[in-house]
Amino acid sequence: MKYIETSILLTFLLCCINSCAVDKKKGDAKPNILLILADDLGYNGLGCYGSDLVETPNIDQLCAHGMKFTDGYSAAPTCAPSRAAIMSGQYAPRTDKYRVMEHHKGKEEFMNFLMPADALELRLEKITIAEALKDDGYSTAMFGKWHLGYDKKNHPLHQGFDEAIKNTGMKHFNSGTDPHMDMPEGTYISDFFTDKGLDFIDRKADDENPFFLYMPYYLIHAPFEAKEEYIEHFKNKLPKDTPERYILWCAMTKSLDENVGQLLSKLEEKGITDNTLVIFSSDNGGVPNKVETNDFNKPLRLYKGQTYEGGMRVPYIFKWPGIIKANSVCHEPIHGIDLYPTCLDAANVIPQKDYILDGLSLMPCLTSEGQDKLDRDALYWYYPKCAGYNPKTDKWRDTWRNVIRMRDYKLIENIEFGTVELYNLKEDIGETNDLSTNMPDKVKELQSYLKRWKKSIGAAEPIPNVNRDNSNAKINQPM
Ligand SMILES: [Ca+2]
Repeated sequence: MKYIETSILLTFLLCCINSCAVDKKKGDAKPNILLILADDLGYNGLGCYGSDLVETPNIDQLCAHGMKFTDGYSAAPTCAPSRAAIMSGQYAPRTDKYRVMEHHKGKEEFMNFLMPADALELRLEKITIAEALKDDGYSTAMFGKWHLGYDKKNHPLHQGFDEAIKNTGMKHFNSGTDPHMDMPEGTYISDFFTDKGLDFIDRKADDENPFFLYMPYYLIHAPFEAKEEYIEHFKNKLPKDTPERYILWCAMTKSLDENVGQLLSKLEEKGITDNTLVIFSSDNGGVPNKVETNDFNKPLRLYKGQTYEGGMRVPYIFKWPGIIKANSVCHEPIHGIDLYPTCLDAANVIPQKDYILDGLSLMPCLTSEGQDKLDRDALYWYYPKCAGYNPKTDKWRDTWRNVIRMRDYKLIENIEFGTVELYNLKEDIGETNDLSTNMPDKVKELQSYLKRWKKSIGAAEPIPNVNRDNSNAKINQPM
């Protein structure tokens, strides 16, 4: 009898301990959140994602202490729409952020269909991830590339950040200076932003309230400016026939890695590593090298700006000691729209009523060693952008694409030419084998999902262009 009583008591105590552990995971201790976003860093741009060119010891260690996703996607294959989705938690048809600049839609005179207009900014009425966390008591800051509105009224200070430093307009640079940022001459810009981030952590680490720090670096976006010592280092280390651009990217990636290392060391120094969720990703795939290949995207097809995997599949790393198992891998397809609900879930913040979030919290994946699946049929991309038809070369550089990824399959709709492509990404990650002719039922199925999604979200349908200039005979030839 006594034994049974003891064992009941023990079981009861164990349950208490267990539930306490769960409470600690999902309960009162709100984590700090450090969101690091690289720019134009391809899927194969890190050691932990397989690159044998770069040196990324700090990011590799982040990966070793956390979880990496193999099937993580940016919300778009270019900067601004990708960032709009991260900040708003919404698909493009809700934000109307489709392109970086309106003229990027290409020359309308050659198009079969007209595209919806771009919002040019992230509208102020959107409740950003920073606003949602700030409302819950988080201290918020961002230092780096904003790209969601270029005038004063669209400054991140008006989108939920207590502190923010961004570039002037849409200028891109890695060396040099910017008169609006009080930046010492000769400073490498990522180092400048990192110093601001370190200072913010220094000031906020001991606060009662947690912080949300967003670090969107310019690295490794053009212009390809790197520190001389790193250029020399990679020139000496890599084979003589290595393209110059790869050497520059390696040198720039080394700076990115160093910056990440400094932020992680600061968390250690302040004793807040265990209560900080660190997220690392990139806003889109790598740009092409001059010969139109990119080893930083290997083994994926093409590059930034394209809806093939090379434009959109990017690294995603999450670290939160005690919650996310070290060295774990998740194969669940995820998307830029998922970061917002993930951060809110981690922080136990309920999204504002009536504000629509299109993504899902990744916490089920993050807390199950990557085993749990998300309750979602498919991921979508709506990308009305077109570099246009070029009469000089008689070629299209790009056309409007919509995309669905459902389990192993991906379907790309080419609006301009009314064609589709279908790939089985599990068997064909390089998208070399178009299955659309052989699998008409699968095409039909995915197209019906895509159609339903577009309708549900109010995505603009293509408008036939009655003013199209048909004078060039080859205009209907696909790329
Ligand atoms: Ca980018």
